[in-house]
Amino acid sequence: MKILIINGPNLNMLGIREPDIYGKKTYSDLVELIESHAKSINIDVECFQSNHEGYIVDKIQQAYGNTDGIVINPGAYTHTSVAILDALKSVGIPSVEVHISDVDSREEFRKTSYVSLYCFKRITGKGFDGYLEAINEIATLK
Ligand code: CA2
Repeated sequence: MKILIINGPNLNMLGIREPDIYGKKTYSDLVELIESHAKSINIDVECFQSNHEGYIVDKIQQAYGNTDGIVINPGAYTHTSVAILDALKSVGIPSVEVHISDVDSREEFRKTSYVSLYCFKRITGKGFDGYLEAINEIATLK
């Protein structure tokens, strides 16, 4: 089974500022954690991060036919991007939405999520562990 992990804008800056919201660990720490968990349950993962909406759309389209699941934290594009929602719909790959912070208890604008209209599950406020839970959810679809 192959799972694609997509992280959107500014997630490459994790650990640099706002540790009270996003923790002290870096994006590299996140990738290491995900890869080690995936290995332990015998799943192939690819981690992808981009600050650009179109590159995220391209990556989702490229997953068509070769990927069993997508774990996506679209960052700020969560709250704005119909293009990412449509890309997920176009490939039809089972997907889980993840947010490190508890988006629903923050600013009003963070409560809107376009990708949630497609994803079969939404995990928020569990820090990096949310990604592992999302991988496990997809693994149960085998
Ligand atoms: O909680 C999440 O995972 C978010 O998707 C993170 C996004 C934010 O725009 C979403 O509303 C919720 C932000 C990504 C990281 O932004 C940083 C900001 C300051 C320092 C480091 C990272």
